[in-house]
Amino acid sequence: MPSSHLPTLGAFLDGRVPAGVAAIVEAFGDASAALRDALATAPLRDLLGATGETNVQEEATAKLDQYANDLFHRSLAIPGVAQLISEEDALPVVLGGGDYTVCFDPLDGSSNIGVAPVGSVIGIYTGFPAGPFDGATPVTGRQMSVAGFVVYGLPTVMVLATGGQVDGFAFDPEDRTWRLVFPGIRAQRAKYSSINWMYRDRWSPSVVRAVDAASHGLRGRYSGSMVEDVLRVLMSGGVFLYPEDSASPGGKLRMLYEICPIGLIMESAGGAAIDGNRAVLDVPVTEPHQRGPLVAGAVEAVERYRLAYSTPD
Ligand code: FDP
Repeated sequence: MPSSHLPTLGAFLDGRVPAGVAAIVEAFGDASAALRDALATAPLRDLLGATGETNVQEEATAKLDQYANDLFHRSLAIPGVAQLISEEDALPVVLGGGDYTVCFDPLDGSSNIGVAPVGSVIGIYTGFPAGPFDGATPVTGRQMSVAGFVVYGLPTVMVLATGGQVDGFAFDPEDRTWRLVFPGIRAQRAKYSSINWMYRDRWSPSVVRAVDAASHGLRGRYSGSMVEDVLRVLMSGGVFLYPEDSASPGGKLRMLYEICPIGLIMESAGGAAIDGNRAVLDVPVTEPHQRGPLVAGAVEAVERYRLAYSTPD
């Protein structure tokens, strides 16, 4: 059965967000569609393996990290975009005098390349000071108008937070369009706990207590690809956790293009996202690649975490 009866991404965005934002989301959709093709044929086109270089985060750069970063830069450099902040770039790239700062992780879950689904994340911000973001004036995730992510699975799914609601789109390779298939996604009751349990020895007593409280009675699922785990939390219910630990005392995930977009998506879906105490969307960000802890999902599980985390030892 053809998908033509389902609203396209363009039709969905029309009138719901400003035209400039719609153009950025559509550009993100186009780049994601092209990345999907590259991922599907990567072993055939010599796109697996590492480049031999390391990125600003001191992580080995996979060929697909670089490929994806180039793709998103080419696609997102459009009128209205003032600067691009990518996980893969040391510094923000200033484009012009537009209203929007677009932060993105072109390929999330790099350890899964070639073996399991990976994804891409985007946050579209307004109100950044002019020039490359240097943190002199802190920003927060509340400045995002739209946040989204794509999971390159079967199907390839895009989740978007726009105007206080969350919707899911699937990519139709037949006519190369994104179509609305999951309208009005709500963060459901907690079912799964997604956390890397192998790090238990690295957690402080308050994190151990809080993780156990949040996860009590839930089933475990962890892929090593944040967006895949967050998609499961949204579609089936649960909580995703990446707390601070002794290896990453300030947390591992990055604020502008990982934590905040997931924060806006969770809050818009009726869930919650905190760093332990605070909503992640209220945390001041002063560096392009600032890190933080993240606990995101069903309110009941996130609140259990917050309570146990703040209980004195
Ligand atoms: P990756 O480093 O492979 O890109 O963004 C960071 C991230 O993946 C998340 O997607 C994922 O949830 C997490 O790190 C996995 O980290 P661990 O291997 O430390 O569990």
